[in-house]
Amino acid sequence: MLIENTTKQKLRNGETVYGCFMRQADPTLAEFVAMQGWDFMIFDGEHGSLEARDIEGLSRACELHGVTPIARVTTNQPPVILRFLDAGAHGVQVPWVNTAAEVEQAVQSAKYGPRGSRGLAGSRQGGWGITEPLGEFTRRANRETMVVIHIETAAAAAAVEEYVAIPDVDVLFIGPTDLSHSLGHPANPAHPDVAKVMDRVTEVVVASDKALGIFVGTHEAAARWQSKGARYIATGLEGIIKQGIQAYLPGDR
Ligand code: 3PY
Ligand code: MG
Repeated sequence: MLIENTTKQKLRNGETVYGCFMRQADPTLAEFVAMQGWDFMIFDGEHGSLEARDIEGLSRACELHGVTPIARVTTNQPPVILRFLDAGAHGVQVPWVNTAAEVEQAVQSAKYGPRGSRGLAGSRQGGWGITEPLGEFTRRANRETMVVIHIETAAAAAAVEEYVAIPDVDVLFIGPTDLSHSLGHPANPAHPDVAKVMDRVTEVVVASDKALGIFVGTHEAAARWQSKGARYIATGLEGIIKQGIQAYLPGDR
């Protein structure tokens, strides 16, 4: 059920928030991860195999610990965004958004009228219409639901000035792997051509009222991006587990 979105609140206050992608449909694992101090978790329906039905238990695990559950949706389509939100996500992270019109479409899908065109029903996110009148829920959901938009193609990076002008987008999120691929240097975000584009996106977003988001693999990279102005910093669960295992096992394995 939609509770106060502390991640959104912290971003509004100018703070930095930390989150973790997860793609296993296991609420117990989500609960174990969520209880360790993250601000948000991102449940992955794009590169993971998660479906809207998995979001129910995964969101519940986050809600137990005051962590914001975000769903990375499969694609920027209104019925897809609707189902992931209705199941219980407190925000959507939308990949492969390539034009300002597509950004606006994502916002419209995530917000109820009059701002958007999200379909209304007594869903899990809204306490099935039992805990509050649905009309009140639409207003609360429009305030609390987060919209995170990926910038991960050359076309998206070129349109960043238009993206920052669109109301009700909370975070513009650099996807370094796809962006480097799109720029002809797959999985090489350190390549000077890619770094130059990321620097430009950073400059435009940090100067706007949107938060800059980024995917990082390590604590050091998170600190580096925070110093550049990123405020929504996400890593991946497998990477964190791998680092823990490698730090534990003797080096001869
Ligand atoms: C990317 O790097 O392309 C991502 O989508 C990270 O989440
Ligand atoms: Mg990506």
